[in-house]
Amino acid sequence: MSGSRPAAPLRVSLLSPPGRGALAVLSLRGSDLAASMPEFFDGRLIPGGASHGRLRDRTGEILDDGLCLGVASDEALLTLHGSPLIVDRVLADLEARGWTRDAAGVSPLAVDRELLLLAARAPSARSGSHLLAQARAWDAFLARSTPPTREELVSILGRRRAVSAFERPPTIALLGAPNAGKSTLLNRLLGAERVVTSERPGTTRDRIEAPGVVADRPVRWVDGAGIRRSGDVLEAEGVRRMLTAAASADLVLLLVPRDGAGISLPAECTGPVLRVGTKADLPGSPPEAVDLQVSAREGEGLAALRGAVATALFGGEDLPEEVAPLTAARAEALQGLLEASGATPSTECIPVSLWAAFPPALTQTPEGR
Ligand SMILES: Nc1nc2c(ncn2[C@@H]2O[C@H](COP(=O)(O)OP(=O)(O)OP(=O)(O)O)[C@@H](O)[C@H]2O)c(=O)[nH]1
Ligand SMILES: [Mg+2]
Repeated sequence: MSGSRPAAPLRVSLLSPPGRGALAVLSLRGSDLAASMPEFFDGRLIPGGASHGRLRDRTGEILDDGLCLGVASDEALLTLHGSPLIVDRVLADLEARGWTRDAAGVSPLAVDRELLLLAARAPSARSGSHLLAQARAWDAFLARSTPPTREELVSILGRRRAVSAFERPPTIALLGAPNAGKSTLLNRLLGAERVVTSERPGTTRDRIEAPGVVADRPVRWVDGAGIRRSGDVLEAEGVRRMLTAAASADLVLLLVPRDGAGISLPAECTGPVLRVGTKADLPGSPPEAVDLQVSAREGEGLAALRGAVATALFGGEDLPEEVAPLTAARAEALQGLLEASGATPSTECIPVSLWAAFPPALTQTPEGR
């Protein structure tokens, strides 16, 4: 902290929890921020946008790769790798440059930490910008002197499905017989050779989870053993694990190959299912009763598949422009407000007394609301 020194124009604080993590997030603020950043970061500060760059210390040594999310022209979030060693060096370097370091987790930003952390971990530049816009929209929403109507609250709550993936990425299980083309499809969807594939049935045995992106939202793809009865103890265990994963998945893709048999949907899979015909590039007629067909080899049908997955998971809605409950805590708080105002007609504003007490511990607005 700065003690008796006059407040420094540049301030930094660690937003993510201290200690080891995959990512660390720093909040940077100051009227001179845009001019000062090039001294230690070769990306750019783009208000409302994201920029990748390298961080250097005062001697010019590269400390890390980072992603800078511009909250405004004088506010940014910097995402680094989460090793405490790197974070400490970056913070020490900024302090040596004259920056003031605020206590961990404390950000004088007028938006809350929870949304900023989601923004910093967004799976694409578009969703990062979108989450920053959400943070600002929430700030404006909470600062309203006129309370919202019940109708407005209902419509905000209706956007929960479109954004809940940011808090908990939904899982999508690729299910089918051995050789159905599960792993080839996973690799194609990820744009990387993540999983071994082969013409030998029973290639994949272990459960494989891979983070992906659908309609700018994070998802987790799950691949694993092809479903069949097997006397091989290891394969049977793989099948058991894959069935458990599929039973709890948010969506099952049931793969039916053109050159082999399909499987019937296991009884434990009671959630949404898309029936996908695979290997559509092979000659012959498509399997019956499939929702759509893809060729992972040729890339055919993949955009339609992504669209169908987005519809199944998010109701096909794009990221909403208006305030949306990005976390369960936020949705619960809004629901509580709606319930507390139960007797109010839907088009009338909820009582000011209730609005004044909202939200219960959702934000960190230092100057209050
Ligand atoms: N022609 C064609 N072949 C494909 C396609 N997708 C997969 N294959 C082939 O089908 C075979 C099996 O593919 P995998 O992706 O390993 O199948 P899997 O369902 O993961 O199989 P297991 O791991 O054994 O359960 C491989 O020889 C692939 O090259 C496709 O779209 N077109
Ligand atoms: Mg496989």
